[in-house]
Amino acid sequence: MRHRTLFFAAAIATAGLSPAAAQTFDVTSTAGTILRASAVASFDEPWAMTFLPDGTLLVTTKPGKLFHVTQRGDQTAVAGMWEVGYGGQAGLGDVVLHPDFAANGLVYLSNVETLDGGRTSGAIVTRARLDRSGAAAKLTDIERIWTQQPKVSGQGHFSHRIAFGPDGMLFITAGDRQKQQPAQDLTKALGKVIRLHDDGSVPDDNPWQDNGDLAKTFWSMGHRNLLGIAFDSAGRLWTHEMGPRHGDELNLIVKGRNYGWPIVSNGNHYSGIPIPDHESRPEFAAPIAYWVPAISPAGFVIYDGDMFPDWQGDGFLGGLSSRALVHVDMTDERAAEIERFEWGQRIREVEQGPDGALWVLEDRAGGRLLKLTPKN
Ligand SMILES: [Ca+2]
Ligand SMILES: [Ca+2]
Repeated sequence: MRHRTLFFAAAIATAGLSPAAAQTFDVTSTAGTILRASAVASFDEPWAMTFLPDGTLLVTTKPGKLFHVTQRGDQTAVAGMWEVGYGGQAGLGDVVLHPDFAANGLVYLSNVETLDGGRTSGAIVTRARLDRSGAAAKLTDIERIWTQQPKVSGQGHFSHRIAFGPDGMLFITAGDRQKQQPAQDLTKALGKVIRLHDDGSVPDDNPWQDNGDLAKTFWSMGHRNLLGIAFDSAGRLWTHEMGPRHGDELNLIVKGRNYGWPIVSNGNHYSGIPIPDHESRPEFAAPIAYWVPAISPAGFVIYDGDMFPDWQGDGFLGGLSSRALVHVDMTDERAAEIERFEWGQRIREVEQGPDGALWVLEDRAGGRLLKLTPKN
């Protein structure tokens, strides 16, 4: 047990966490709901997390590390990670499990890769096997299964969030890379939701079959920067995306629909130049909910746990500029914010733990992994 104790001590040192009480605090929502927040660990720019079947977690950090973390905060770096393009919004991104992870051990990771001496970049998705047979976990059978095309300049709007659908298909959000117009271009995987088989091969029932090979990977188009993707219990796909100057959106994603960016938005350009609202162009799918002013959503879970039974079916969005965890009532195909929890930190990621607790990652160097439970 000495080994384990050392890891725990190291984790606490890394976290800068003092003994329990100081790292537990209450947070009261705008509607008066009180949650108890417990800091479990901290990381250098944490970005995403997912729970393994045994209740431990995988946590990514934007600079490019993958950690295996226990619920009490022990953390060990997973070996086998590759170099990632890092800077601006670029870095290591999402981590999700294959639907049959318990049998096959497959994990999916997204990251930015940089080419041409840093002049161009784009997102990629890699599949690997998580091998926990040794003292520390490692990745094996590493295989790239998706590359965002084309690579373009800049360090923003990669999106690269990942989710598996109830049909076992792999969905990837591909941001507009701050180039805007390519979101309407079926020859570029920018501003799209991508749908693939679990090995990266292209299904033959995607909606755009007559616009070239790249378009055959698309499920929906007209998106901006989608940092949240989740399926509800009825199997509907939801994403959120950041608007430009305000107008963040929560969208119900339907096969083959166009969500309007940059032709319509309920926000405006940063320059102040107005963009026509969604209602002016009904041919584009309008958001189910939108935010003016912006919340800058990042991370998304649709809750189905037992710890908060009243919240089953509801959405929880992390907020960057809003420094909030945003609680959205979702009923059938409607959605509306009902409260937000704020403690002064940008929220990058939200997950539901195996016991139904909500877990969040703060967005900063030293960002904390927090477990949120009912006050009593
Ligand atoms: Ca996650
Ligand atoms: Ca839109």
